[in-house]
Amino acid sequence: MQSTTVDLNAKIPNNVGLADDPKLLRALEKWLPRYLEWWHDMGPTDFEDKPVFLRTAVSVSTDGWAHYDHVRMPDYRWGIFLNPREEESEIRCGDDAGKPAWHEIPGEHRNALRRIIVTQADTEPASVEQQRMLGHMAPSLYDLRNLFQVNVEEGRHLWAMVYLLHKYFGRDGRDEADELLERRSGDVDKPRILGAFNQPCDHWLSFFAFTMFTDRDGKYQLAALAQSGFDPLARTTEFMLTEEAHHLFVGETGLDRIIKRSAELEQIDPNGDIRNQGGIDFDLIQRTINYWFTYSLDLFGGEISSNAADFFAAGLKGRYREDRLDEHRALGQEYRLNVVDGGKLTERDVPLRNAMNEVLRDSYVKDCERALRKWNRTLEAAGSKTRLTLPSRRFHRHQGIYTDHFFNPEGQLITADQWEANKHRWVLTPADNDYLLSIMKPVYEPGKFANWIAAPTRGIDGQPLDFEYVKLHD
Ligand code: BYC
Ligand code: FE
Ligand code: FE
Repeated sequence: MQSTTVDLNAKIPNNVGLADDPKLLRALEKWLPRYLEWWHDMGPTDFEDKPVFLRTAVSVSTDGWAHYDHVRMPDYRWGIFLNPREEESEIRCGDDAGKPAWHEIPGEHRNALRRIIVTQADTEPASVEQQRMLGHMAPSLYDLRNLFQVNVEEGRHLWAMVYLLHKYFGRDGRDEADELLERRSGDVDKPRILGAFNQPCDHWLSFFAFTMFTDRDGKYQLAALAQSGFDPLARTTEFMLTEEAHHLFVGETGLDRIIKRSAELEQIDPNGDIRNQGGIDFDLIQRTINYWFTYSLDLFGGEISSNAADFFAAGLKGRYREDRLDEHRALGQEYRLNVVDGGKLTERDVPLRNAMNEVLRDSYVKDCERALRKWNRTLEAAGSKTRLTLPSRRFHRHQGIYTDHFFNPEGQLITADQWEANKHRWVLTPADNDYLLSIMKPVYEPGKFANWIAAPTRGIDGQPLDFEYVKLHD
């Protein structure tokens, strides 16, 4: 089972020995056509017959795990891969830290694990649904290919979670796997589970912000689950993280390229008017950052959470890089939080275990701050005086202890009226979306890029920028 050999010729490529488990294989082969039907209905529109230069996971060894070639998306080889582990795995945190990890579901944690896995699984198809129209306004073939790469890998992440549901949760797991194909992003009757995954992602500015901020929540959640005492979950999520790095690259560099181009257009225009040059002005970029950063903060859950304490105590979910910390119990320690009390912001200490969502959010925010510093260096190098910022983590929240209050981007308490009067300056508006849709016309000529974005510094897998990343005519 601890195999690095991947059965690539199987109907479902895998390194989990599916061929030796006929019952599981049958269940997954029954799910496969339903998945393909979902992909056809809810995946990227209209590009199904076009060969895309995609990377496919073919191995779990760190060198050369991926293979690049032109493939049509419905023919993509969605597989099931677990990272191998050399040492005998241990529970890494909580009350049982140091004891052997579980290779089967411990009965007392069955419900919690099922909930964690279903929540993680649900985000993967949701993001594909949110992005399904974006191919029609891609700024280049390079970007179009990156969009589809992200989409097929989110599809594979769904496979990764569905494997766990089918293998370890019996009948309930199969039912959950079916329901994952029935919920729909933004649907009033059967929405996706988490807030950010029901928000529209109408254009490429939101796509880049989504892959920057929302996929980055994915990175931290997966990293926390990679510390899980349920060994198959830890090893599945570890492999997902290797793919995730590219999604974050797409988001971070995509925004950087827009920022760079906007700074150029600011210099070109006699009045420094970026929109006058058909570009994306910095206020609009800031509103987009504010919007997706805060919806992504919500994905970490409440600041004070007994669920989070239970997950940690049970060893189901660790902190970011828990294995590198000195201490894994988090007992007898407190975490200081800003809370609203009697209409004022004050501080309160809560037991550290109850603040585990906030601890993970801290790691995430730090990483986002790093990206902001990078973008601001781009602005400086391009001669722009503008600087972009991250809003306070209290601003524009829909989950947790700040939900029922209003804050400005600096994190100060404001009134509902002040919020109403200013929100159009702070978060994406319908007018912003209209403007962005008006400038986002597709550019499908190899090597050409839309006016509102700079070219990347290099191509994919050593290919030149004018490579035919998606073959639209053949
Ligand atoms: N929206 O104790 P609380 C990714 C619910 S992204 C709606 O505060 P807890 C990806 C919560 O379910 C990573 N509801 O938080 C990215 C609970 O409901 P119940 C996804 C929310 O329990 C891009 C209640 O509020 N992975 O991979 O600690 C593209 C109170 O809960 C939200 C995971 O999420 C929200 N934002 O939950 C593709 C990892 N937040 O039980 C993919 C698995 C909380 O009272 N999930 N609620 O009905 C978890 O570990 C946890 O469930 C949470 C936090 C992180 C969501
Ligand atoms: Fe994913
Ligand atoms: Fe992702």
